[in-house]
Amino acid sequence: LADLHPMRALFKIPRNPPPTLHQPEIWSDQFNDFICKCLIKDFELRPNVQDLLQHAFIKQIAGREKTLQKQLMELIDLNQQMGVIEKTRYFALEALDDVDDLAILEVLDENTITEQLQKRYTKDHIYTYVGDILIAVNPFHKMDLYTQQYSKMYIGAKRTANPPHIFAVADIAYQAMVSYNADQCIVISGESGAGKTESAHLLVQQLTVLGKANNRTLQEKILLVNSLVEAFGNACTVINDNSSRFGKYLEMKFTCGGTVVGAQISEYLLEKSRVVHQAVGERNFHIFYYIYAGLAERKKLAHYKLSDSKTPKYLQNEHIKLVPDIVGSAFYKEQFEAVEQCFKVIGFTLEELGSVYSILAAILNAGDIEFTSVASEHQTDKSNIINMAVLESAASLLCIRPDELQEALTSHCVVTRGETIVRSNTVEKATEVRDAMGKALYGRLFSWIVNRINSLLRPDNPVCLEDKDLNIGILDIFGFENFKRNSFEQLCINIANEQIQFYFNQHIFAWEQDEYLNEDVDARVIEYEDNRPLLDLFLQKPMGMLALLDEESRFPQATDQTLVEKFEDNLKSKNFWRPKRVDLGFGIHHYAGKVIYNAAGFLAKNRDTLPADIVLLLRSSENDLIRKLVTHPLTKTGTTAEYFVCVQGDSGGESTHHPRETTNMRTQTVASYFRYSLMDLLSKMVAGQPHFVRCIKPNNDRQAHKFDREKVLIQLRYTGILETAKIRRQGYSHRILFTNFIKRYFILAFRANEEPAVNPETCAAILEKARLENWVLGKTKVFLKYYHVEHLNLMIRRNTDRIILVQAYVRGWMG
Ligand code: AD9
Ligand code: MG
Repeated sequence: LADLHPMRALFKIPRNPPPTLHQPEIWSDQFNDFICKCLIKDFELRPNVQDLLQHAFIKQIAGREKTLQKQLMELIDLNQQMGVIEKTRYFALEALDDVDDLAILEVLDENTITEQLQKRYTKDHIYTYVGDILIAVNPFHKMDLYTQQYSKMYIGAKRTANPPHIFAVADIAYQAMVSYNADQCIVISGESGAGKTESAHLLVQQLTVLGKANNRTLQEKILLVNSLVEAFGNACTVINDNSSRFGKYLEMKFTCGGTVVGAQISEYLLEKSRVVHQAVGERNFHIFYYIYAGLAERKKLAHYKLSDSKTPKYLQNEHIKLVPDIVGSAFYKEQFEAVEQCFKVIGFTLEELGSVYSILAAILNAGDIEFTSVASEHQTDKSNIINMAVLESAASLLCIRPDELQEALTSHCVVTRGETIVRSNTVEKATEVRDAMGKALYGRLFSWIVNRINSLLRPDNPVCLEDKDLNIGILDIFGFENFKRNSFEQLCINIANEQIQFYFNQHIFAWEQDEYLNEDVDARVIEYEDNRPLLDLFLQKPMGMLALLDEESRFPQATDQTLVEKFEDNLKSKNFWRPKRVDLGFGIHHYAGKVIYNAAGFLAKNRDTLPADIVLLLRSSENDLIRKLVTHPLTKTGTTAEYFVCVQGDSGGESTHHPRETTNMRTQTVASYFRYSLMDLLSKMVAGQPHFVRCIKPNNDRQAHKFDREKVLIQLRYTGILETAKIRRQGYSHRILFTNFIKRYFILAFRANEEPAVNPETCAAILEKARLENWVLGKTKVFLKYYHVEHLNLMIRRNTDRIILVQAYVRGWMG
């Protein structure tokens, strides 16, 4: 008994148990009786529950302490299903020192929640629920939690049967998809380095197990998709060694029966500027280092015109010396082999691979082209190329003529009064064009890879009877960013996060309350931070920030200075201000905190022009892939041309068309494409039932076992977890239309051949028959807590099992 100290506190077992308890032969009876009294006294349990409790309790003291918590949880769950007050669960969990589900805490303030998370974190319990939302605190060390054994444990299990886990989220989404024939969407959020990408991988891993792909190759391919796109889209930053520099929405496709049949990936806002420039302490995209090391290993550097002694400018960095850092890195070589393997397994051809390497090498070579200023008769600031050999290398890799590349870099055509005039480029301008080419080639190569993956992983045939497949989408989008210097990229990233937060708020708070009101169900109104004014500030037309930016980008004379002034004149919001003493600076008070942006380069970044001369030149390439990259507008496969307003009201959600199909590629700004992508993403998300995973970063030093309370508290605040906990506790996470409810569960209270009327009375009959309490009937829907649904599903499963058994029996009997 001394080992059972948490139980002692819970059931008020005295420190020195009655002497008879030490005698094993009479142990069980005595103990039984004793516990029984304790239980009755403390919890006023019903007699039938007592029996069950006693029985299970006796069984478990024979077991090891390790299983204690799990079994107790089951008992408690049993209680709940039997309608015993939630208090039991609360006390029991308190007694066990930490809480699996914050939504059941009696006291719900910031301190309690942080304390609970910390307590759990110190025991390496990194996952915690808030109702049906999962909080994942980054452990910053390898955990033993993702083995096959764990994977199995979470398949089809009741949520309360196991500790919280990312696999449980995969299972819940999967079961919901199969049960209700409905698309699902898992939204992972959190700041940079909080663990979103890792979580996304784990979800895919578990979903492929659940989807039991018929052919192993498909399963393997899907598992490799993430690794492949991350080699191209991730990079080492000061915050995270494997930071995602693009947003990713991976949809796994299933048949109605739940077999995985394909996948599709959408990418958002790749940070192309990283190709040509990286901040102090950061690196270029992983793939550049991988191919450098890999090609060196294969003695193929020369073939791709790469030097083994001189670092390409685009990879130069205070910490990197090409030899031996990159070429000598065993890690990079391994990664190269792994990436090549991914390409091959997914189905890229060798020819395509060769082209990909050539384009990457061409980008690095082109980055080394240098210019010098020469005086000419008419113009004083002409530019010349210093290192023709490098230019020739780049041209040969791009399969274009070197003299034409030289011309496209150092001059440009202007059409004045119907006449085409060739003008020289200054050194500055030529450098700009060179970098624009590198960024454009990389960005389009990345989109092409994503599109190619999509066509290789698209399900072959209509997979469902209704001619449609089912989806589980996983959103892993860059977290909120606030650096010392914040530019256009941070603005876009933070707007995306603002929109996702709005969706979360809508889902958790507003929709919840609206539904209660519509259904005449009583719910206390809960205050929450509505970030709608911020979305208006960014996305409204014609006076929102992005619209103003686009307008200014159309004026050739505009400068970043006139842009900020335009913002200041037109944006009337308390969330926008101009800080004094910061040139080109403006501040935004985001839902997640205040950020000062620097508008330098905003217009150029937004216009993102690739000069027409370069486009025409690349279209003349003898390499099919290169031509393809600049010829066809890259439409996202699988996106719908029409979509609907995805947020309530008009904020940011204007219905729009597919801009890439109708807009000239060169005139479409980054802001307008971004806005389109965001709407496209949301239209996909709102079509499915959402599940949320909130990643939390416990410290800034990437250290294991270090929990910085202040840091966690801030994240809890801005992710709305506190309010979530409150509403989850009071609220009903499941609302099912009477018709659907009756269709699914009538068998629990009626005969199979009966057709009960669709009305509240029938629903009540089913719920009473299942001996559930605390549910509510609205005007058209049944309002249930998550454990009600679990219980109902369990009963259905038992029923089905029985039917299957009887059928098998009858078949056997009939021979
Ligand atoms: V960013 O916004 O893309 O910069 P993420 O994606 O939120 O960021 P990521 O998943 O890359 O963060 O996690 C950062 C690092 O934390 C990983 O490289 C791991 O070293 C570490 N991590 C995260 N989750 C886990 C985990 N479940 N187990 C072990 C983890 N380590
Ligand atoms: Mg990431």
